[in-house]
Amino acid sequence: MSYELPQLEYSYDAIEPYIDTKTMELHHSKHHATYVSNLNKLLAEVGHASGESIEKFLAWMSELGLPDSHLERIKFNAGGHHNHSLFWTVISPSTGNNEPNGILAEAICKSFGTFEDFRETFEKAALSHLGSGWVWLCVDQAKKQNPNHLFVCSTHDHDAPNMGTYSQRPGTPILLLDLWEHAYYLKYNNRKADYIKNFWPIVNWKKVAEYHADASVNRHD
Ligand code: MN3
Repeated sequence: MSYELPQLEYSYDAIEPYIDTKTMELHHSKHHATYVSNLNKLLAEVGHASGESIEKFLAWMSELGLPDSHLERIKFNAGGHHNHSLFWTVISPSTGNNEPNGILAEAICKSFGTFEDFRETFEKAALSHLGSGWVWLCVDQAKKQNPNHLFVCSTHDHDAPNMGTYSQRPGTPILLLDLWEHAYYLKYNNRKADYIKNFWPIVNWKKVAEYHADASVNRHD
């Protein structure tokens, strides 16, 4: 069984003007699609065909005994597929006033101070990240006794906080932003700060709250 490019729940032009139509189209139908086909090809070459979810694959990748000849490329393309699949679900067409509420809002305030403080922390991590990568909001897996603890981090290339022993700081991601130039360059050119600021109107907080609830329920694993 091979991995598939997920369909988006909105059209390529639905995220305008924050992310332009052309960028959405190229990003999903070309960039993401290439990670999926590369991953399937590499896994076929090493004879791995168990067909688990991409989350499970990432979590157990380091235990699979993948050959050195393929490991880095599999890690890169598996991360690329996983991160983009998650990213498409945490954005949605803008609905105006856009902030988290309920348990998630409480958890954000407990971990960062205020929602504004969280936004500042996230933007700072995104802006100070050098080169290609991702910025994340995660539930801290090192502090399972405190399910309200959230942290912000950035990763290089397509590394993810839920890559098992490959993670520098393990966490369950609930929100992420693509920091690769392919994610914003057509519209924003070198204005990365504007791209990051324009993330807030399109965050799908309802979905983020679901991910947060799932990560918290699993805290007694
Ligand atoms: Mn991308």
